[in-house]
Amino acid sequence: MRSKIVAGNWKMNKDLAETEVLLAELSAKLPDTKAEVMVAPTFVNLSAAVEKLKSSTIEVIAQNMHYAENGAYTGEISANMLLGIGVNTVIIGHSERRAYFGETDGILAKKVVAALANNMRVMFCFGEELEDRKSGNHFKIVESQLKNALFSLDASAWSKIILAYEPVWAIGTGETASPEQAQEMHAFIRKTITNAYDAGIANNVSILYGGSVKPNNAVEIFSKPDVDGGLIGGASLVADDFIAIIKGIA
Ligand code: G2H
Repeated sequence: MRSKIVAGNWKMNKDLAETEVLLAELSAKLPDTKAEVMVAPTFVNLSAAVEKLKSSTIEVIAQNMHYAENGAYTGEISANMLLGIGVNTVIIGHSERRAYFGETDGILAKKVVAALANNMRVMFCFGEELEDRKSGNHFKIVESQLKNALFSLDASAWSKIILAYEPVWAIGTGETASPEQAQEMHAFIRKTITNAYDAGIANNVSILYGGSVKPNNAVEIFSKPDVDGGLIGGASLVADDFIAIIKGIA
């Protein structure tokens, strides 16, 4: 069901002690909000985060998972292992996984299928690179990323999907897509899903924007009709900034 969501992707930041400090601050300062609030600490701190937030409405989610149930995949984590510690939502397809760890659309499609088979929610990330935007190919790229990883899914699977559009040129760069550029792409994404499935599915999926969202630009970006919240990197590492961004959800 479409809902407002603000999620913090901590990436490879915060050791255990720092994780506990940040979570305590977030819990204490969390405002009344209609947004679902999520945080994605590193794998090694997920259990501690779940424990720390057990009486909070903040959901702990994972940054990644492997598609296999178990086996000889040194260094990897399965859906089942996440579920076993109380993590029910996973980010799949972040641009850093694609760029630095060779995750192709084909691999991501397998991860999505595995997460859904385990009844997890998937936050699927995608977005074009700077050259794609400059050459006017951004719509085509986004359409192919969605098609390759998601459009073989049954319609019923979409209730478990959250989308996060993150233009790669805006990630960690301080460069943000303008609210108009975000709205234009989010509307295109809904149209693409309508064409592949139907308008009901397209209108029910939450589409987050990600890429240098900060307290000073969140309100304007979140005010756009097809933007349902944000996936926040750098600014989610500072409690007051993350809280200010959450407050940007109307
Ligand atoms: C994009 C975003 C969070 P940042 O990666 O996923 O990071 O807000 O630092 O650009």
